[in-house]
Amino acid sequence: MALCCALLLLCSQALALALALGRGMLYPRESASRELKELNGIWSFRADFSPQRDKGFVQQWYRKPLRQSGPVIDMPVPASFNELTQDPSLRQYTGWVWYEKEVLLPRSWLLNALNTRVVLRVGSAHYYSIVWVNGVNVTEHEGGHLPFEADISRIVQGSPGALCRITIALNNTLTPQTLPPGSIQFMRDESKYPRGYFVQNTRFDFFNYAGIHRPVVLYTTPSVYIDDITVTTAWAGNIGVVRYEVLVMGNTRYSLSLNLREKEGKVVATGKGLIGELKVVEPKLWWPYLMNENPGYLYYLEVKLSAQVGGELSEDVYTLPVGIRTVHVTSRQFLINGKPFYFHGVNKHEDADIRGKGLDWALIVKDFNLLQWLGANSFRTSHYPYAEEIMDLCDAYGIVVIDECPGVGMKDPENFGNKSLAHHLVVMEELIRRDKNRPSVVMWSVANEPASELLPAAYYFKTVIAHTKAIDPTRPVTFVSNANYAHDHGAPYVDVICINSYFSWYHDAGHLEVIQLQLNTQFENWYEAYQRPIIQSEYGADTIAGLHNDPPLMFSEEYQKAVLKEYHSVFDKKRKEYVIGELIWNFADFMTDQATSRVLGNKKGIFTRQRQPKAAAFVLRDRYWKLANESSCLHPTLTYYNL
Ligand code: BDP
Repeated sequence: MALCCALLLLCSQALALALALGRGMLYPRESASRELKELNGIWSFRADFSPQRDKGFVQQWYRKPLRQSGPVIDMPVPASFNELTQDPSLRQYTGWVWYEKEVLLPRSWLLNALNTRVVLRVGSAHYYSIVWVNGVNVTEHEGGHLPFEADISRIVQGSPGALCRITIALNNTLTPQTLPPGSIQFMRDESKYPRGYFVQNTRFDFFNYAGIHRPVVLYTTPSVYIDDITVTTAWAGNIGVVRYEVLVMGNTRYSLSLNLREKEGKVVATGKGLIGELKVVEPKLWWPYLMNENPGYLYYLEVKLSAQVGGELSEDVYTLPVGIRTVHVTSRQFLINGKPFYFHGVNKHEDADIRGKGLDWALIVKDFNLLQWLGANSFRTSHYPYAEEIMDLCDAYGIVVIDECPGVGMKDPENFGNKSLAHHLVVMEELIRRDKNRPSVVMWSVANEPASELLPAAYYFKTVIAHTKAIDPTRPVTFVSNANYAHDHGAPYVDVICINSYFSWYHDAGHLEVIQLQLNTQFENWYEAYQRPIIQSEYGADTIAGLHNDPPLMFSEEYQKAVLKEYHSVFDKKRKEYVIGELIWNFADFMTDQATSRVLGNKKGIFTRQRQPKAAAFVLRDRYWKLANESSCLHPTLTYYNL
């Protein structure tokens, strides 16, 4: 009976997820029916320094090769453009930049036009993109951090030769209505600033890197194709259930068959049709890292579509990794597969020297190795969605993710108007469309430290959170607050309270002795007001690696350790009650705007920007492994020292 109810609920949940989103955004994967061409490497690039930043449009730079309309420089993709040259004006640039890549397409992509779709997909570009192929506008997209794509079959298959010229105009300007928001300030006092001088202001604490940050690919599908797959999972007793819903485009006459394979390839369940459920006997559940000997267990859902195209059989195959797990929130606990889960993890940034926010495999692997070394079981994608490639590894390693949208720096009343709200809803849709099937994602965060004490924040967050829940009824929703508990107009709508605080840092600077009292008061106030579980979603202290002072003084390694220890002693009391997690700010030092309080960036990392540990990293490592061993079946010393 219990399983029956769980299944009924699952059906409606998968349906809600699939219906609300309409179209899919599957990660491009090669298969028997799909080919893929990566366009990473050197692109041609030009920043438009004209006063209105409009020369590229006036002169229609997209109509012919970029080198023919003026000088170009080499620009790597993926990477931020800011720190690759010695030109300070490019580092600080705001406005339109132009990227171009010429590629030759395989003849097979062009010959069988009746049954080959060619799709151009951009993993992410900051922030507003306009895309042309061979001079023809194919798509526009607002917002960084999330993928977008365009079917370019007609253009490339219709044009002579196999040359495909991709032009992307990209604008990194942030306005009160973008996410994140920002504002352009014109400085009109000509005794102080040159004519037309303007600056981009933002209210968030990371450098506004821009460029094509994630892979750009071309891929093919047959003309009748699998556009989207939605899965939700449950289990009861010894039966696991994968409920699926497939969206097919291109035709209405086709047949679908599904195989669910375990890791070694053995088929454990089969299905047919667009909607259904697969039952797995004795399922291997998806467990977080350090909660089980075999974390991040993934099954593979192979979806096969058969259709008649031009009198011939056409097949499309797509394989989706699937983790079987459940998530529930009670008034005091966060349950994964019915067991209490304590978040001991970090906040990160996509950030590194030279490449900025550009995807870098070496950095990604290093970071996951450090997370595992640290004994971290989770992170928040502060303050925007991270690359799909990173999320894939979270799924595979069992690193639990609080998936945050770019709602950061929302400090002005004009960030809560209707236009912002409408865009915020679209961003949540795009984020859920991209990450809905990921077992690692256990909660959505719709914002970080917005001015939620402002009255319009009430309607704003009520709407964003309700929309998020309507699309995805399977995951809890939160936003991260640093507002006063008594005046936070968004908090009533969240499932889990996430609080940032910097006791003995941004106030009572240097007074370590007040931390315990203030932190205790913080927790009690929030719990009394809401009776919901609480995560300390940020805490920390800026620390210059190698700077020592004992007794601890601010900015020394000793001070960072001391702050952590004061916080930890309160966490240890409160985690027996309703505190369900602690996420250090920050995993690593990162670049910010220049400011009197920032010495080449934010130094609250427990690792430097080059990923070397500060003393606090060892404090955290001891703690995280102890926490892990308290709640798991792992052999403590063995696992710890093996890493
Ligand atoms: C918090 C923000 C984070 C900052 C951090 C800090 O959420 O983005 O970097 O403070 O000031 O308020 O270090």
